[in-house]
Amino acid sequence: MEKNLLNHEDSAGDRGVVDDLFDETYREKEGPKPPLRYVWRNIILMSLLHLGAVFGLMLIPSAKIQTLAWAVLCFLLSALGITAGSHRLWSHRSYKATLPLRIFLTIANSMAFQNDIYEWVRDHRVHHKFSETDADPHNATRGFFFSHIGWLLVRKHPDVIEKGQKLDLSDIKADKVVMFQRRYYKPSVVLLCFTLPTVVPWYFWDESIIISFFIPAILRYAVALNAAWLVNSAAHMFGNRPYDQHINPRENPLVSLGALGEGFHNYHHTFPYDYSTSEFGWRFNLTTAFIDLMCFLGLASDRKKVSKEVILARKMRTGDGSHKSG
Ligand code: ST9
Ligand code: ZN
Ligand code: ZN
Repeated sequence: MEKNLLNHEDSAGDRGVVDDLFDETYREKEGPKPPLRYVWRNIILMSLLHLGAVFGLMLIPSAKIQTLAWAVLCFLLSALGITAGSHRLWSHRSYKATLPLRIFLTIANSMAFQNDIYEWVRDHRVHHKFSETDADPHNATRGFFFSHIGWLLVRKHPDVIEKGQKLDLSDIKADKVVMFQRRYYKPSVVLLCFTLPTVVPWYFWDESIIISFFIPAILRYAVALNAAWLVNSAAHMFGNRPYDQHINPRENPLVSLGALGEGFHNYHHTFPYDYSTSEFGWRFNLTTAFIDLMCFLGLASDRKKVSKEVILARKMRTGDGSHKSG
């Protein structure tokens, strides 16, 4: 059953231990900002990945239809490993998952190659707690490029590390599946993000090895990364703010479409514990449909949901009024 516990806004107790609510006491340090320190290895690898993705795009007309369907399947699986896995389950604990589902989501997560779950959760909780400040790994006030990809190409601001070290990650450290993934992360990525997507079309329907590598592995990986990064860049800049006009994150349906429901970002930063990251159920939100299916199958439970009354009260109190027109 869905848990409709959250009938009042001050419900930290109901939410359990997750360290993901905005910390208003933090102040950025005064004085000049530390200089940018480029990480050339990442700059080169990300450039090569995107060149490879363009090559993959050019190969699409020569690919077999099964290969394209497989690439879409790999995209959906890896995306769910992020959205239903490292985001809604592990970062925000917005529902509970049984061991088989956690194993499945961990496999899907390695296929997505967006850092291991432990690191992803640490960066994401610090992002929520210190949004748009020096302690936010992808601080959107530093511009579209920085919050999209630039933050992965330079050393982190010292405040990210300082504040991140103070987070409570005991729930993550206690999850044996997550810690197993962290231990074997590199081989799991080689196998699941690059080898498996390549071998399947080549082995099962005689696709050329070049197409098998550049479409389901490289192009699919680059598209999924950009879809996730758009949540940090576009959904922190473009869109309405019906729930809280005082924060940067926005409602961006286009981003939701590409990121399986993760573009309702004004809602999400206002109510980070809601398993659906939106008040609109399955609309543009394949991840919510997936979690609901898992609950139906008995593999997940305890979905946390904010009540309609609390949402409306919050809209009236801090929203930008845009909900009335939509
Ligand atoms: C990728 C991630 O793409 C994408 C995340 C997207 C997030 C989206 C969120 C939006 C909401 C959800 C939407 C999902 C939508 C999905 C849709 C899918 C279709 N706290 O990191 P290092 C410490 S990854 C505490 O090297 P540098 C710690 O001691 C892409 N401590 O820092 C650490 O050691 P360890 C593939 C922290 O040197 C040590 O510092 N991956 C924290 O500044 C060193 O850490 C890559 O490209 C913290 N937060 O380097 C790799 N952080 O870890 C990219 C660090 O051992 N990363 N510490 O404990 C790197 O190469 C480096 O991190 C760096 C910074 C160069 C960026
Ligand atoms: Zn955000
Ligand atoms: Zn979040």
